[in-house]
Amino acid sequence: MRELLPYGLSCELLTEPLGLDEPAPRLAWRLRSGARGARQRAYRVVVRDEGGRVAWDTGRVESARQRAGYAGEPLRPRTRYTWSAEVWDDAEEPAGRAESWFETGLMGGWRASWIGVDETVLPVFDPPVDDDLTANTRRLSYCPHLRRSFGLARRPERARIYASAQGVYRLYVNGVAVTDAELQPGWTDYRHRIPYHAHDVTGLLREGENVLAVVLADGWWSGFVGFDPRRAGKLYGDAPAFLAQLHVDHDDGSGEVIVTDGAWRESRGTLRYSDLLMGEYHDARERRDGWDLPGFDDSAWTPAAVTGGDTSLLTAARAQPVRVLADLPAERTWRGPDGHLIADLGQNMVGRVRLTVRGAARGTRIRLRHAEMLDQDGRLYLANLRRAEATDVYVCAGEPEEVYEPAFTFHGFRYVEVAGWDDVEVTGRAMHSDTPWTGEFTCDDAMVNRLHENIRWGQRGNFLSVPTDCPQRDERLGWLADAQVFLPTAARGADVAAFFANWMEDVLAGQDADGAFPDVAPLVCLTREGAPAWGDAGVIIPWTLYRLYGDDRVLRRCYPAMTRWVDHIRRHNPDLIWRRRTGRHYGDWLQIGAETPREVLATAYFARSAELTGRAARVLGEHEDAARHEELAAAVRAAFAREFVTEDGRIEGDTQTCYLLALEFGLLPEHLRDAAAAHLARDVEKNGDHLTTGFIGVSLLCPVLTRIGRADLAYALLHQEGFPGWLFSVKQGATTIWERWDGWTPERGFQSPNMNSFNHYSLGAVGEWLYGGVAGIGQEPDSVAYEKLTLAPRPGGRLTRASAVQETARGRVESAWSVTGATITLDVLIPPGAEATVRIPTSDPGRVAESARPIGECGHVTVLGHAGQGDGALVCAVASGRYRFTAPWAANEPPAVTERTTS
Ligand code: RAM
Repeated sequence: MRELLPYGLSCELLTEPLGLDEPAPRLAWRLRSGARGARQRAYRVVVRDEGGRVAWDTGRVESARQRAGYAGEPLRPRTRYTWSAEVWDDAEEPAGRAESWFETGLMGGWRASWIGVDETVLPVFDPPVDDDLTANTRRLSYCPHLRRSFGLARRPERARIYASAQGVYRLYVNGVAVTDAELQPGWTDYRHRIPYHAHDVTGLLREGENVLAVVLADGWWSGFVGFDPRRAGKLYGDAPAFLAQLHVDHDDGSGEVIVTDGAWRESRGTLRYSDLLMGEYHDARERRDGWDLPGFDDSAWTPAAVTGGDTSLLTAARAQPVRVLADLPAERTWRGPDGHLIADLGQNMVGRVRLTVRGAARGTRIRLRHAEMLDQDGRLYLANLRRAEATDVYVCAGEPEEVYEPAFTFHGFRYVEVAGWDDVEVTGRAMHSDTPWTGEFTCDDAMVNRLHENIRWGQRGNFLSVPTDCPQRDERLGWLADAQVFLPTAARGADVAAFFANWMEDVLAGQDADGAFPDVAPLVCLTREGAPAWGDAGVIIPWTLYRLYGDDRVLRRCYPAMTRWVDHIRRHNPDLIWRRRTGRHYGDWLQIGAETPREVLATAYFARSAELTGRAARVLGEHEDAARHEELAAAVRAAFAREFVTEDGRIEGDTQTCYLLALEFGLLPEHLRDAAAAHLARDVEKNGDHLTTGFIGVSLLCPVLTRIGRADLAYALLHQEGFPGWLFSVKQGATTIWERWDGWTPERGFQSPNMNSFNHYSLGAVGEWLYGGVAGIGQEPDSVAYEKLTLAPRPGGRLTRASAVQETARGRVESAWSVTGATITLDVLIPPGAEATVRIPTSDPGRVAESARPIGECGHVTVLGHAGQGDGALVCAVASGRYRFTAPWAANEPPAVTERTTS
């Protein structure tokens, strides 16, 4: 059947975004087809406004591109546009069409003011006399409850509320939450921009009295952030504030606007304080039923204070919000050594608890504490949380059954201790940025599958508004190196384009006047210039996003900053060895049993950043700049070789990471590459198939070993259950990736509590190789957005089958292989328009078949040649579609299937 269907339509990297301020949004679509060889020859995009008038029509464009940047009539604010993507293949008639919509936001039309509490007349916060209030929590703001009642003559045809906070908010219309998003507006560098969200509240308004109600808390704005012992107030502001503008439109064209202003009323409520790190205190006795509904008497409330009128920093949100995305009922509950209940959720997760309380008397105080691990006595292990108290307190109203869920905090935990009442039920509510899942990997080794799951949970837990290093202690910062080493893995499993494009704005905002990117973004706590491999993320991430998603908008946006970063390094290091201005130089952070020289690592990254900036310049048509950076990159490579590489291909330091960086970044003269590769392999073998890498080397290990023809060693590292290695933690029962290889060992117990997170994604960067190496989904070096796909599955280790699925920007890719007896079967799916080079592993290229016919008879496959000998591969060019290849396979016969341990 001939068909070619656009699907997965996106606008500004999001699905049907509500409230865009971008004047020229990017529109994109994926393609699928049931037919082999399908490809898009032409497309047409039509955008219409609400009245059905055409705002933009590209006409038929002869192109295989699957995206278009809006270039029609100027978009109007607060308008719903529908758009369609129509595509053609070889035939005259269009082959398929799909529709979607986007809606513009206020585009600057603000009339609202910031409102909150006048601190000079702040109601006295009378801390209850109890032990739950610590020195930290005593310093927190109380959480204002704000309300505004207004009348409507009739139900509106359409209503939108545009809202933001300096802090975090929950907004209700007539008692109903306007969104299921959490911790809005999320974290950005508030000194540069404050996101606002649009909410469709049409169905929530009624004729007569209506009420807008808000609960507000410090969040990242004025609460504790990072390891700063002061509240963030010192950075952004002292107390939270809220801002909103409700537009009510009637069918006759008339409308009304309700804004935050001095007409709002304010009071305290059940929430006494709430903080991201410390936790919150909820006193259900303070509940005033109906405060968020019409008919409530708020005469005893005070007028809200108008705290500011500056709306210049408000920008429409541009990434998916945080949501609760999984519920984890307690797997087991028991009484701990201190007599309190302990619940085990079975999974180290990030979010909060839903606590159901039965039969507790009014005033019963229940304290929830959270931990990732238990100590040897079976108590919560809290030391690694450092100053984050992660403690929630609930004071019961005294009803037969009460349900409590904290509103504005999150913790990283697997275990919950419930003190104060026993008849409770505990459910973990996992939350994270709602980046759509787009990939799956599975194989027949339970431990490797668990590793993959752990990597995913690390991503869930640490993609919370910004990419963070850890979710539990007083840190949770957007560390740049962690983000750049993990991005390729993250992008396999999920569509993180909008998430990272959004965060890059904070990275740009953190660049200093000298051109140095920061170590963390949003920039807090740390003041020095970014370290090698940390600051370089400012170059690597935009480039990686471009390669993976094919969108040059982020690259263009970041490009000037990228060049400033490279200039900054060069200016301070005229001999091209990066020794000066290295910030807090972390080296190969948390490496184990090896010491990669800092200058080697730094200079390698200098070469890399110069090279990538040069490549970006070429893409963007900045050819002079490109030449300048290419020359610089070549000169740094030469300096690297001169300074650090001996004539027998040995690199100063002689560590795995030294060789990995040099091989991956192409820093070696051609004649020394094989020798360096041999040194790398020797080091792995010498260490008994153990790795020694830290955050920086870890992502390169398996890919580089595979590329130098030592996939056997990559598999040996993958399967290594001893210490150190990925499966070591899995064997200890880990359900997330640990920060350190030795976070806990049977011999030494816990590592130093000063820095020992059990939920850090960096060391999980091996995930990329599961998709790219084991299942074999990749792209040619010069390909963008998987246009020139490579499918090179690599049987090895103790696996007899593996498969991966990936929704790329172009369409769905699948690669699955299995070895049965002396036959290997390879199932692949190639999206329309992508040309794939498929390497079919086989011991006999002459006997490869496709769907049971000799491969030579398969119309859409061209045999290109043979690679390797013995268990080599037949290399073919394959057009889009679904294929099943079978081939003789001798090498792994029969793969070792013993010792399939599950933890
Ligand atoms: C620690 C964290 C983080 C890392 C920095 C250098 O705070 O482990 O992940 O990037 O150090």
